Amino acid sequence: MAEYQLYCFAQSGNAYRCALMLNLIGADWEPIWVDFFAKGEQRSPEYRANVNEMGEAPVLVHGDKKLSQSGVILTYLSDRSGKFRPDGEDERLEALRWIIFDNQKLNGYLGPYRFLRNFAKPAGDPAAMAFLKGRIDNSLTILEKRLARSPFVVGDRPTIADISLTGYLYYPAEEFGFDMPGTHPNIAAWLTRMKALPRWGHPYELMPGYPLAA
Ligand SMILES: N[C@@H](CCC(=O)N[C@@H](CS)C(=O)NCC(=O)O)C(=O)O
Repeated sequence: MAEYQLYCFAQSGNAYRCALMLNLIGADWEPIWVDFFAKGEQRSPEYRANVNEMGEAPVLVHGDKKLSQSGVILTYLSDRSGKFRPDGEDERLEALRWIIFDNQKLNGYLGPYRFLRNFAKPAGDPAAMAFLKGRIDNSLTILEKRLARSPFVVGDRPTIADISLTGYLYYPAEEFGFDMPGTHPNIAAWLTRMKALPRWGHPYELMPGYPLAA
């Protein structure tokens, strides 16, 4: 058995953050597939009782520890490995600030938007989609401006804040119906820098369940 297990599925940008981190730090890890689409496994009583009371993926298992919330998992892995770890109190708080912004306002809206557009039946109500799109555009503008100041979110080197923020940004533009890197040059250059890191992998390669069974 690998040292780390990650409950995840290929379409989850929330889980991708953790899969990417595990790969980038060269951890010995294996995915445990969560059947989100056909079974809604993450909401089952068994999953809530044995894996995560919050009914969500990702969950990281490491020995006796079972951690959920990607921001917590990223923090744990960076503390343990010393990699992508923000340095000192100011950087730590700054990274946390961007991780919370990301979870709530960038990938926190991109995930539901993509789900309602691609996977939900019926698809999302147009008014709800327009609301989410407005929030996404606003958050992308904030990130775009930030990345004009420094090559990575917290400074000159990548940290867990960058890994968190890439959550949904490598999925194909067709899944969103808009091209985020195409319209945000600083974000595009940053995504290229992140992609150049050793052991970087695409979400559809790192996690099981793609393509979805018909
Ligand atoms: N803030 C959480 C979000 C986790 C999350 O929402 N995961 C989705 C999958 S992408 C999920 O499991 N949702 C459960 C559901 O909606 O039933 C994190 O970053 O880990």
